[in-house]
Amino acid sequence: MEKIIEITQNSPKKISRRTLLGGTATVAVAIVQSASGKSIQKAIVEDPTKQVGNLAGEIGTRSSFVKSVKKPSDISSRSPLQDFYGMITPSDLHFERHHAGIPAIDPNAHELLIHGLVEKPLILKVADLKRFPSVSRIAFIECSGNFRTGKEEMSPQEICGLTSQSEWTGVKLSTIFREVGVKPNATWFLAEGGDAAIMTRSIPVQKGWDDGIIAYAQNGEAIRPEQGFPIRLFLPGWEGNTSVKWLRRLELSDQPYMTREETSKYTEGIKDGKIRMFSFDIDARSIITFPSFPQHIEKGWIEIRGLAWSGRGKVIKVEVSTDAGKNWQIAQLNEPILDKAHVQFRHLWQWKGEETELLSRVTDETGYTQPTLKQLVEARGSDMGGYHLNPITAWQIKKDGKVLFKPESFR
Ligand SMILES: Nc1nc2c(c(=O)[nH]1)N[C@H]1C(S)=C(S)[C@@H](COP(=O)(O)O)O[C@H]1N2
Ligand SMILES: [Mo]
Repeated sequence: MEKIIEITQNSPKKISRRTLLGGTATVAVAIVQSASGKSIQKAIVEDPTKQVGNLAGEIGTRSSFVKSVKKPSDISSRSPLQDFYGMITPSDLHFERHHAGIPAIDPNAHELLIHGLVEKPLILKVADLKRFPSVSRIAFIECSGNFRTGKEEMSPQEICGLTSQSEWTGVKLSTIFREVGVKPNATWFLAEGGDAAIMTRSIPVQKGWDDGIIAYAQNGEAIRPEQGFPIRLFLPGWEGNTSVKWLRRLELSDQPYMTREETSKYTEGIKDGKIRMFSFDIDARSIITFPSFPQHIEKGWIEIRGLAWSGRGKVIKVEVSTDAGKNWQIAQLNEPILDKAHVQFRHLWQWKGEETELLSRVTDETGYTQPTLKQLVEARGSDMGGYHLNPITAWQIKKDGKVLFKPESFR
């Protein structure tokens, strides 16, 4: 129980920034004594039924009570997976990874050149692309470098926040391939971005015929600058760096181009000193997002929730263990279960206050099951580097309801 010990009416000087976050409806501050005897400040929100609220605006805003943010470093920022509901990542919380910053591009001036082994080389403006039949698809993008470990105080955002899901709209690459007349001997194409990195990757032509998209929209609006405005390549299920943003050139060829991003980078060690290249597919992965650090739980029934995905197709099964991996139960999957998409899973669990560990593991339609970090090291060797790591994530539940990551080292 809390006891109000003092109320300060309309006294803006005493209202801290924190209490002001309640917005204009904050009219007073109360000093409250909590059960533990501690004095805390609380905003009192005026009865919202007694005054007309803010008028309709030009653009929606997030409630000032909601604090979800990306965590930027110099080169990337991460999606707060632990804050999400459902399967779509809000566009402004989509993770970002830029090799040389976000270019400012005038969509009216931007051009896409398609040339090389084609019958009819073409330059397409963004408006030209929008005249072709459109397609929309919900799928994730995940960076191949999406794994961090090292300490117990790590959230899903810090461990693997380089994955996000949107509805992408654009034109199928196969439509454009038909338009330019891709020659039968074309087996690869180069995708080039118009940023300061001039990021380039070689892609097998077959992926273009299968399900590649040149996207100009994300979640119903124009693609955001951070995601590649005005157009990006989108290759469902493949490592994020192949989805070249700010796309300006496609060149068809009969061999890969061996660019910097596929030789010195984005390759990974396998056993016997060998290196693997062109490892495009994103391996199946799952993570429990509730409960997770920095959340706390209370005794009673808890719906364990999380996300599972595979770059090779559909998720067919997610299993959850509430006893540190001794026993596994099948989790419920929330519809829709889409191909190469984040899927929500949930599992009801009664916590009686014991110390334990919570784990999840996914199986996809190819029959592949998410491995432990130990299994990954066994399969690929300890020189495997930091790409394509998708280990089972364990959360430690402490007696007081604290939730901590269980970090494991792999080097
Ligand atoms: N032109 C260009 N495309 C790019 C990049 C870049 O730096 N430049 N980064 C790549 C990487 S490494 C990833 S993981 C994804 C990230 O996409 P996002 O920033 O929309 O989440 O874009 C890829 N496409
Ligand atoms: Mo990436």
